[in-house]
Amino acid sequence: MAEFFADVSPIRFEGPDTDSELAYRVYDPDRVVLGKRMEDQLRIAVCYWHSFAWPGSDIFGAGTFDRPWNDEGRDPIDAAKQKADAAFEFISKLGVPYFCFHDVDLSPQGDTFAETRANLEQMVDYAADHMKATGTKLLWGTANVFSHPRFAAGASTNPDPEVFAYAAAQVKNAIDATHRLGGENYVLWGGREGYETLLNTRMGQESDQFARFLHMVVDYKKSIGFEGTLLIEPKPQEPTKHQYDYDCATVHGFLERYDLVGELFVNIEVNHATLSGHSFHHEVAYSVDNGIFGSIDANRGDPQNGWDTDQFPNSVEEMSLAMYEIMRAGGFTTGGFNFDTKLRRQSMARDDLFHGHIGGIDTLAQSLLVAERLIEDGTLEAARNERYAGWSGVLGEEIMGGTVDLPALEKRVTAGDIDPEPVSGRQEQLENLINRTLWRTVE
Ligand code: XUL
Ligand code: CO
Repeated sequence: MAEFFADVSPIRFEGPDTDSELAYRVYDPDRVVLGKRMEDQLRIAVCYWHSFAWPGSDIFGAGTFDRPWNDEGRDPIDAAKQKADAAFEFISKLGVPYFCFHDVDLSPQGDTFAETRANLEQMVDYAADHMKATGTKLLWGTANVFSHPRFAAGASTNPDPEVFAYAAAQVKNAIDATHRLGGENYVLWGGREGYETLLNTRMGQESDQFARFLHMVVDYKKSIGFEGTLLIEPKPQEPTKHQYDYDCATVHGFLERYDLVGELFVNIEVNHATLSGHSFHHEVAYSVDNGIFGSIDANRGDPQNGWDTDQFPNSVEEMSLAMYEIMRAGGFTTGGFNFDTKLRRQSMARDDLFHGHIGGIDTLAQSLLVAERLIEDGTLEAARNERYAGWSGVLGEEIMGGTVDLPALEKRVTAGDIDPEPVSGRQEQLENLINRTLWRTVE
């Protein structure tokens, strides 16, 4: 099989002093951090769609990338196989353990649904052979129920139940493919599950449909013995003007409302967090604190514009704060860091894909070291513990235990037994601690 990335040798850890651009300076898979190998803490995945299916097009211009499997007139299965060959060559040279895919990334659409399904089955077998040969594992699979015109008005939230049924059929097959490839999670991103205008939309009805769909997914997962975690990926808008899975808190409320807590968790994407007006740190902290954290789509936005630019992560500060929340809670279970990242349209050399991933992976590795240092130092946790110490005292326990009511508290305040003094939140001091740790964590 001809190599697609013939000029690139497998990427190795060479340490911070290496002169090589195609080497890891920090990501050392075997280094033990917080009790686990770095590779097992970070659980890094390459995404099939941006890295291999997307041609480098934007809404104003055609594809710029050298991706011969996208050329006109190719036999679709041959092209899909060449794409898979290049993808698995890339993943194994990069030396990361996982990949993620949508059904349509892996295999071409046929003229009928039955043909599309047969194509998927054939390409899943092909991917399985590559996975075996390279030792690559599947972090998650998903279905693209947002690109085809039939989904323009939504998939499960479509006003037409036939579209719901079509999406259900497609998702069922994508879950089967994920199960067959040993996927550790299955993701649902609702790119069209929202509205363009309220003038034609029944939000309550669409919500009920979406919940019904998710219950069907949960039931199916259980019926086939798929043990992977189901994940919802929040995003506030784009492509639709408003998406129902707006952010982690909105998804959490939805799960509570429809009795789905414990069945679905969140896949948090950095650039989706910032699009929703939050920080990535906020979204991770919210989901960890509320028991819905699942996995991460690692990338970054551009603060100069307000859309989903999906750039490679390069801010150790941004990543470290989120990494701290993930690691202090014990790290990933089935989740990991999927590189839902796109090269810039001008990055058309074959090795650009390596440079993007190497920088992003070193950023994650460095952030993990910062998180380790913050956890081992313990100052941040101690400051939080001290701030909430009153809640472990008598008054705190009475309030939370429900043994006092408003009149009882009013009586004590009136008697002068309760007279709180404001306490410093120590924000600047804690910010300095973070900076000191970022500056010191170099080796
Ligand atoms: C879109 C996005 C998707 C999901 C999977 O913004 O992030 O690629 O990750 O459908
Ligand atoms: Co994503």
